[in-house]
Amino acid sequence: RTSSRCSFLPNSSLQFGAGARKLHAEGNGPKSSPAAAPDRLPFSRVTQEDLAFFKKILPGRTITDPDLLESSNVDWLKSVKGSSEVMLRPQTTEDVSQILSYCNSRNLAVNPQGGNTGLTGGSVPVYDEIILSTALMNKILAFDSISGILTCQAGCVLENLSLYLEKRDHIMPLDLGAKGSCQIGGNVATNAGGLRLLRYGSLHGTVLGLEVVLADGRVLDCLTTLRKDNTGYDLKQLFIGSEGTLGVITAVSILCPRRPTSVNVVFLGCETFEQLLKTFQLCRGMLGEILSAFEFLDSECMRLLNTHLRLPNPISDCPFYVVIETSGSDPSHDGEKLHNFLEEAMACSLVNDGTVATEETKIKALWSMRERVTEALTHDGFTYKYDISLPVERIYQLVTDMRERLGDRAKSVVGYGHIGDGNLHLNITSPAKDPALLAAIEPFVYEWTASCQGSISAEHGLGLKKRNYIYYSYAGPQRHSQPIQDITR
Ligand code: 2HG
Ligand code: ZN
Repeated sequence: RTSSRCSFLPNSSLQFGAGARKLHAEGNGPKSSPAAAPDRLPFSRVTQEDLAFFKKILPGRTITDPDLLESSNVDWLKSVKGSSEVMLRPQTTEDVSQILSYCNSRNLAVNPQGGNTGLTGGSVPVYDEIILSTALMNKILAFDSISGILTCQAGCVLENLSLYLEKRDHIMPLDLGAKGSCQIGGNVATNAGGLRLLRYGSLHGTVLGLEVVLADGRVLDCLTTLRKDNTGYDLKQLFIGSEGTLGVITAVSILCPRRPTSVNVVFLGCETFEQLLKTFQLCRGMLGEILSAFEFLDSECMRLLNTHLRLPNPISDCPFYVVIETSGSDPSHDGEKLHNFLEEAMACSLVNDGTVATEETKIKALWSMRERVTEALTHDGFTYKYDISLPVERIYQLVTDMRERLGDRAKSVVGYGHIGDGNLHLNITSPAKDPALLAAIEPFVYEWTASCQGSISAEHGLGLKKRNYIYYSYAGPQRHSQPIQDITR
């Protein structure tokens, strides 16, 4: 294979899907404004000769059957739909390299696709881009149980990696509600955050190496497994969160923690958001190094879990709920710390009610109260999704302001997310797509976020739906009312 080891980026014109996106109406229509979509760029159309080439290099893995293509043309939320007529299923890096080299020479647009679980419309084609599916690139290449470093192909499903590692006394440093379908390559390409970021940090820290195929087919081999490497620029970082715009990630090496031998999950109820924040503060102080997650949901989320998924509230009704997880290596030490924390939280009247789980089935049941909110929302109606980073003390004010602003124009306005990471998931539903409601939400939500120097996309990426709003978070002159001072003078 042609390998330009971490040396330079391609000078070819990029042909990935994000540059050629447009919405196609489906069902009750696209969820984001058609204004979000650029026109189709002047890419070539796939010809019979192109198909013959693909069939030659990928026999049995060049899919043109419309029934098989249907699910890959539509995103998980069923909100955006493309019209691709061909999906390629490479198995090796060499396959990907050949595909991209050919598409580059023929000026054909390509849409890389992993598990297609994205929430911003970035994983599906908009026009007729060729879908490059990583689903068959699902081999684990190496695991070093001394260092905890796993190397695998990009199409490995996150949950399969977790199961593989658990048998070897390790865990993945990331965990998401979509773990059953999402793939590690897509996780890295979108810089997915998830439920363990508080403890293990973002993929910018845990990913040690990447192999990437650039738009012209050259292979960029940065698949190192070193924890320390100061021999030059850290090029792989550019691809983490690049959403397929710079290349296709084909393999990943990632640092995996030891599997904790003691895990506790606590589900608590708080009367106010201020009390929830104080609980977080207390928790950081008293649980310290064993704290592995601090998540929240509001009473509206609980209502949707009850109504749509028949999940009963494990404690008494409260305005806010918290899921706290501890992970450590000594059950009695962890249990004692947790006990002291809960006593203090109760004594200070920070929490109204709570339940603790140490046994796996109950731990899973408590986690599902947080993990299944997204699923419950899909049953509530047409969902407008916002994934915002804010200073943690401002997080819930946005939900309250939005609720007040929308009144009964919205069916539900819910807030949940990753308190420990300052990441709010604000979701608004209505019985059907509602342009007037959308106009009341946007750009208000983005302006509100910008006024707090927040980010309009914390962990879901820009995809198609948020691409036009990037400047609300861009730390350049457009967001600053005053010119930036030159501090070198
Ligand atoms: C979560 O934290 C996911 O549950 C999905 O990031 C959030 O659906 C959403 O808005
Ligand atoms: Zn999230």
